[in-house]
Formats: sequence, C-alpha cells, structure tokens
Amino acid sequence: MKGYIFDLDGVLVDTAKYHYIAWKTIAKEFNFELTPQHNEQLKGIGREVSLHQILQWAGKTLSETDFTDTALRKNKLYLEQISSIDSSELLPGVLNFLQLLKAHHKKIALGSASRNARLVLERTGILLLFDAIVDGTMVSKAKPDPEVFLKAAEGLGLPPADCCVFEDAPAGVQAAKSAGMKVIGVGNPEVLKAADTVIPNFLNMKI
Ligand code: B16
Ligand code: MG
Repeated sequence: MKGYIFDLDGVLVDTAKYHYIAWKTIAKEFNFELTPQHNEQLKGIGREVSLHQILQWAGKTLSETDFTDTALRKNKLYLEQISSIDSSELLPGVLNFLQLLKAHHKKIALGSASRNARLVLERTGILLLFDAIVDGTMVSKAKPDPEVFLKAAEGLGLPPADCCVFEDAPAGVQAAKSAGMKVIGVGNPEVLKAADTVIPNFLNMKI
C-alpha cells in the first residue's frame, strides 16, 4: 500500500467518548437515555445526521431553528470536553505507527466526518504528519458514502486501490469498501465484521 487513510475519532484519538457524553446530555433533554448500543450507530456519521437519528429514537421533532440550535449546543458541549486534550489522548501505538509510515515514505491522510478534526490533530500534536486532510467541512455526503475517502486518496494523488483505510465505525467501513479500498477495522471484531481485518489498536504494527 502507498497510502494510509485514517479516520479520527475512535481510531487516532480517544474522542469518541466525548461525542458520546455530549450526545447523551442532549438526548436527556428529550427524556431519552442514549445507551452505548445506540451510540455505536452514531459513530462516524455527521452531526446533523446524528441529531436526526436521536430525535427519531426519542420520538421527537424540532423546528428548524431549534434543530440548528441543538446541533450547535452539542458542539459546544463537545468543545468543552476537548478543551484541554493533548497527546495523551492518542490511542495506543498511534504515534509510533504514523512515524513508521513516515520513515518508509508512505503517504498519510485523514478521512473524518468531524468539523473539529483539524483542532483535534493540532491539540494532540500530529497535524504536521498528514499529507492530506479531508474533514467534515469538505464533504457533502456523510459516511457510509465513500466521498470522504475518495477525496483523501485524491489529496494524496493516489488511486483508491493503492490506499487502505483504518476505521472504528461500521458506517466508515462501508464507506471505505464502497471507495474500493482495503479496510482495517480498529476495535471490536463483532462490530466491524465487514472489514478485511480487525486490529485491537496500533501496538506492534509492521508494514
Ligand atoms: P463533529 P470520525 C465523526 O468523526 C464522529 O465519529 C462522530 O461521532 C461525529 O458526530 C462526527 O465525526 C461529526 O463530528 O460534530 O465534530 O463535526 O469518526 O469520522 O473521525
Ligand atoms: Mg471514527
């Protein structure tokens, strides 16, 4: 493989838990208890799609203004959670693996649904390791649509078949597959059945 494309939340950094805490707080406002099982379905999908899903589970509807306001408040809660994160938030083995790829002159890209991706990369000190960054501000279709990963490959100047994707969410695995890329799941093999292979983390990775 020439190109390595990484999802952000739940793959490079342990921020998935902060999205969960923020959504749980919002869901409570609708008297809805958001469980880890529900949250699994929100991973990797965009902010507005997530809010639509929570409202559907809660059996609630919001006016357009309240919807926008609620999505903004969720983001504020998330930003509060990540206000003091640093490199300790990187998941096990991430930094070593990124440096190993660099040492082997491999291309590295980010393919994330998050509009806060750059901020998180900056705060955790890995921003400069990326040759291309595609985040939620640059795509019009959320995962499982392949747009984010196709744009990342384009940013690296590589055909999709030369790229592999690391993903922690079923929607992201599906997006990578639809993009025609090899996909390595990071996390629970039960949840990531559609991936080509699943690793628990980046410790002891070789290329
Ligand atoms: P934001 P990823 C995704 O990032 C998260 O998994 C998902 O929980 C979140 O709702 C989405 O980004 C949008 O994030 O509200 O920060 O724009 O996993 O694709 O890196
Ligand atoms: Mg993710």
